[in-house]
Parts: sequence; structure tokens; C-alpha cells
Amino acid sequence: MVFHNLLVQRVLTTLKEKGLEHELIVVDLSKGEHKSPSFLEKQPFGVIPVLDDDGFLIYESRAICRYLEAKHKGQGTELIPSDLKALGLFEQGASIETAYFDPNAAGLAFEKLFKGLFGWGTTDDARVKQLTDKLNQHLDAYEKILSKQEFIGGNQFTLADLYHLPYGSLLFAPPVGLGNLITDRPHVKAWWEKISSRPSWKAVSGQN
Ligand SMILES: N[C@@H](CCC(=O)N[C@@H](CS)C(=O)NCC(=O)O)C(=O)O
Repeated sequence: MVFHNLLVQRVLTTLKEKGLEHELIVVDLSKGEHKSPSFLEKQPFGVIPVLDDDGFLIYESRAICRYLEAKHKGQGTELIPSDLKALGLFEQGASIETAYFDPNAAGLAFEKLFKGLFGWGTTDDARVKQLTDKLNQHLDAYEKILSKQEFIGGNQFTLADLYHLPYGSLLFAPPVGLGNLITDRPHVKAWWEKISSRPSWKAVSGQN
């Protein structure tokens, strides 16, 4: 897994689900290319990914995925439902990922993996405990939700599930070593196995 391309993987998985051709232009973070004036013109926050769709530029990985789904509705997997109530549940699931999963899973990846990998300092054990406790608490809610519906945004696979894949996978990476937070909960485990075994994600994360 190329750790620093995590959120690029979110977009690549969406492209695969939609069956869309693309060209991947690698921005070398180790050389600081993402902070160069020309890149900052495209992405003022200096982070990847950015999508250039025939000159139309859009950044923020989740927004890019939504844009691709809206533009190519009717092609490949439907990643956002159109039925009003299904759409409501999708929005709820997408918000759950951003509010309750991402900050804790990403925080744990930062503390337990990225700090060591990129020389950003030493792991703060108190912070790890705080993030692990929060994620445990939130995954208890996931367990309840997923005992009543198949996916986090309703009963079909959507972007709300797909958004979890990069940081969810990192929980299993040896330096993080917290895959048990997922596998200890039967419904969360079944959901995770379903979403992480999609051919799109397997291809993008190099598990094939
Ligand atoms: N909210 C942004 C986050 C993007 C992000 O943090 N990208 C990381 C790579 S996965 C990055 O470019 N980090 C470089 C840095 O922070 O300097 C998104 O979803 O696109």
C-alpha cells in the first residue's frame, strides 16, 4: 500500500466502480511538489488529490467522488441512490463517516504510522487511547446500525461505504494494529468484508 496516496485511492476506487478511464499524475509529496506554486494554484490547501476533468479542476476526495457519480450517473455502479429516502440515508451514512469514523481512524494512522514513517515525532500514547476509545464507542453505534441494514448508507453499496476504505484498511496495517476494532463486531466485520472485497478496492489497494 502506498500510504501517502490514501485519499487518491478513494478517487481511484470510484473511477473503477464507474468504469472510467483516467490518467494518474503522481505528485511527489516527498519532494514537496504539493506545496509548489503551480500545484497551489490548483489546490490552495496543498494536498492531494485534485481531479482535472478536461480543464475543470475539483479537489477534496469526497467531492471528487460525488462529482464523478453525478456526471456519470447511469454508468457502472450507482454510488448515490436517487430515491428520496434512500438518498437521505446515503447522506446520513456519508456524514457518519466524516463525523465519527474519519477523525479517529485518521488520527490513529497519524499517531501510530505516519509519525514514524515520515519522522513527524513520537506516538502520543494518551492521544492513541483517546482516539481508540472514541472509535470503539462509535463502532458500537455502527454495529447497531449494521444489524438493521446492509451498508452504512442504507441497503446498497454507496460512496458512504467506499469513503471508509482507505483509513479502514490502515487500521489493519501492522504498526496501527487495530483491525480488531472492526473484526470484534460481527455486523461491522461482515460489512467490512463485503466492502473491502470489492474488485475495485482490491485492484486499487494492490491486494490482487
Ligand atoms: N480533505 C482532503 C485531505 C487530503 C489529504 O490530506 N491528502 C494527503 C495525502 S492522502 C496529503 O496531500 N498530505 C500532504 C500534506 O498534508 O502536506 C481530501 O479528502 O482530499
